[in-house]
Amino acid sequence: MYHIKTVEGQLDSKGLKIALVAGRFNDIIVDRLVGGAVDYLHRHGCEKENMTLIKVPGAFEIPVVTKKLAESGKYDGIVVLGAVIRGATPHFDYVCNECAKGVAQVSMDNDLPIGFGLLTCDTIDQAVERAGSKAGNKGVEAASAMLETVRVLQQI
Ligand code: INI
Repeated sequence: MYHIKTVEGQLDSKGLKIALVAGRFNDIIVDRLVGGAVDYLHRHGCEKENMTLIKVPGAFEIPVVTKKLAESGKYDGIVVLGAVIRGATPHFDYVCNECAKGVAQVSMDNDLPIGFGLLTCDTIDQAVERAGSKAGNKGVEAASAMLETVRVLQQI
């Protein structure tokens, strides 16, 4: 359409080594995000033995574990998955902000694509809608975004 050289990432995960970091908090939701991400990556070519799932207590712990994985140099990409649901106190904001900030920093510091599949919802219904029902599956979207970014970085 624009008639210029355009770089796009192919959604082909064959041969890639991928780590997935998932919070146990709200695991009824997070398990659906993990399932969606693993299924997506497998259907796009990633062998199951090339995927490693690391479980952590909650979203707050995701950045430090993601940092160690990124620094290990063993992975072509990482997908982080979690669900933070607002309660009666400001705790929600601290957990969401620290997770987002930490993961973004790890990505930049290590030149590593990290799919950000953290649900930040006001209600459990909103989380259910985004974990494989009405509003799709944000785990799938995070895996797809990570994959596309890996393939873009390989070309530029
Ligand atoms: N962690 C989550 O992943 N989701 C939440 O909704 C949540 N809430 O609501 O508290 C949550 N808190 C735990 C936090 O991530 C840490 O595990 C905890 O503070 C211990 O460090």
